[in-house]
Amino acid sequence: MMSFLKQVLSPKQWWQQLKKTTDSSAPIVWFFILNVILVWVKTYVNYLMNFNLGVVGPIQQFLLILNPIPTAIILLSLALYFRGALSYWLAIVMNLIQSMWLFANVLYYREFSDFLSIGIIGSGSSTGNNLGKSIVAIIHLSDYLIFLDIILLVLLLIFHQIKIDKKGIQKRYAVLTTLLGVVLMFVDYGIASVDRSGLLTRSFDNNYIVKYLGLNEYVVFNAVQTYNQSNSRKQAKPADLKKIQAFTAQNQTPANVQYYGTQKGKNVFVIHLESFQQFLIDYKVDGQEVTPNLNQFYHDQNTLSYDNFYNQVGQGKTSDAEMMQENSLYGLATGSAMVKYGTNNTFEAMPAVLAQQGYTSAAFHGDVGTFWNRNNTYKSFGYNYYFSKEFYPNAKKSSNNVGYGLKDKIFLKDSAQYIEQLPQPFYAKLITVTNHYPYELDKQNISFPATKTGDNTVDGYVQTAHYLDQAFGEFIDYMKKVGLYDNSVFVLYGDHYGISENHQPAIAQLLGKSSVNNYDLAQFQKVPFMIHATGLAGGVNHTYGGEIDMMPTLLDLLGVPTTGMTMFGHDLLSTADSQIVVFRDGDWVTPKYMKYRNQYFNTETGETLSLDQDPELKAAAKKAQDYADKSLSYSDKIITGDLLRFDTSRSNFHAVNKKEFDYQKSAALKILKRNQESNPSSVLAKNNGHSSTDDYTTDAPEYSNGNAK
Ligand code: GP9
Ligand code: MN
Repeated sequence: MMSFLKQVLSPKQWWQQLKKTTDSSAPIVWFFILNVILVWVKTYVNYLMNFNLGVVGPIQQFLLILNPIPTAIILLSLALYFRGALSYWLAIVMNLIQSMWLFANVLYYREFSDFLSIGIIGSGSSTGNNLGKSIVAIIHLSDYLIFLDIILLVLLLIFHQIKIDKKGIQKRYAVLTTLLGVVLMFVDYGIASVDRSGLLTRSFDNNYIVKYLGLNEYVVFNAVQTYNQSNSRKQAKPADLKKIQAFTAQNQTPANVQYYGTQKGKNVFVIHLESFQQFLIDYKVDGQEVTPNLNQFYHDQNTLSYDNFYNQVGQGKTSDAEMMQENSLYGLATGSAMVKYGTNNTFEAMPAVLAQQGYTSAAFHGDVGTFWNRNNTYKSFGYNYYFSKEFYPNAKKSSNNVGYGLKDKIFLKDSAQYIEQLPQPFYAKLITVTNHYPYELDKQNISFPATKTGDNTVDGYVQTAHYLDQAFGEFIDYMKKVGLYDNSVFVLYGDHYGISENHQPAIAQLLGKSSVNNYDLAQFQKVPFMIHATGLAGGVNHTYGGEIDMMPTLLDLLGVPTTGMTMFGHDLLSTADSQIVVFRDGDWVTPKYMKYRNQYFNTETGETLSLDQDPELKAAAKKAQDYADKSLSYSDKIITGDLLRFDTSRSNFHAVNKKEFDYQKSAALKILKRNQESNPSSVLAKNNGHSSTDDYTTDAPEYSNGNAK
């Protein structure tokens, strides 16, 4: 073994053996190493040239260089277990397999900014990606270079320019080589987990898996996921759905006649306030309001504002919030439901439900389309349009971005050009992103004092929240100027906490307390929920609720019938609502009691309670816990079993046809243009084709210093 290692490590030996490989005799080891290098180099070069992996910092750079090697070693080492010509051909086949996978992904990525998945290969047409149709148009001559080395090696073998080494190597060296690949894979994974915790369990984005672990590891990851999903899907039966629908129907509450249908036919804006907590409302730093525009909106007489509204997300964070808001289904106990099930599942989501009422739907976000698998999930939800980063030319300049994407002021302003083209009525969801951990902002955009808790990741929070508030203020001004303010419903919500429970001393300081307990931490999970519409009877409402309740509340306001729909939330305006708020881990809050981190509290006073000494609490806790457990497990069953595909009971609902949607920029813009011509109800059409985007005023410095246009 030592002499083998010495040989491998000596450059002189290397050169001599490599020469042998190309001219006369070629011990299989050298042929193997040559192939590993070839696969490594071409994968890395293609990572750089053809994928947009968002590599930042030396650790990620290092992993990107390292990650093609382990699978190259493992797969090519198969050749070492054989002797003679077979081992050479096997090495070539292994090189070819990896090259074909690379080649296919280069092409797919060029068109869809995502990697091929088993689901897409298996059901390409159902996701509407029309694989194959456009391949000829997107192929570059240089893509074939991926196979150049293989062609050369094959020729050299056929014409006996490489002499076959008949001896082969001992089996144990072959095993050691395979093991070396496995060890390297774990080293890579270890470093990756330090840089990005929850990489595999939370599964944010396929780009992340490839960036950290590699293109081949991604196949394994994807295959395991697909296998688990198809298993639970296979076992599901229509009767499972019936049972769950009996539960949701029994818990459905009658709508409030005072509100039902009062907003019928209006446009709907859902504004997703990233990481925005309720405590920020009316919060002051050095006597200055952090969010004056949102505060004014909150207290407006036409705004229904909830002050006992909780986020209910799990690991899927933003994507869980979206799942609840669009479907009234919970996220999963681990990972993101949108990532795992968004592509293939059947949903009865807001965009699809509103499409039946004549609405056009569009989602807007300044991050790449693949994050949280939105590019696929939104098709399943029924979104006509998804304006992601590529639709925002200003996002090309890195200084116009912060953290996950385009800065909110630029994002909202640049969304106006698409909003004005949407046929009315429309359902538009705008997902902001600047107020995201670690709450950093460039100097020119900071116009608010940081808090002084001494916790670096906490102190910038009010600054990015202030920035988001300003961006919102500018957006609302524009709405007023173009007349959308009066014929639209504005739904605002915070998706989840911004300051995690790891920052308790800082949280205590922000709340003006000496320390915080579990009761305070539970209250800290509150996020804003506001519904504004001109003429709406508003006010601060103390009903207890959470993100799961947004959809039924909004549908009742819009007067959309919900009977038979499988929703786990309630209309918060209903007077019969039982007001049990369920957290993803099974804890819960009711107006009277709450359970948080295995402790019970009086919700109003914060007093700690003991189950054994309080029979009334005991009975209430049993009821709440039973409801929480059932809701979560039933919701999980709907998602993991894809049960809504069995929902044939609702004759007024047509299942989404994912093929109808195309989110590629050029195609989407064409469809947008065509649609607003066939239905000239957009702001632009009503304005005789004169764009209103000049009415959008912003103080974003990027426009005055020339970084944004
Ligand atoms: C990224 C953004 C952030 O696109 O939505 O997601 P989060 O980290 O908040 O879940
Ligand atoms: Mn979020």
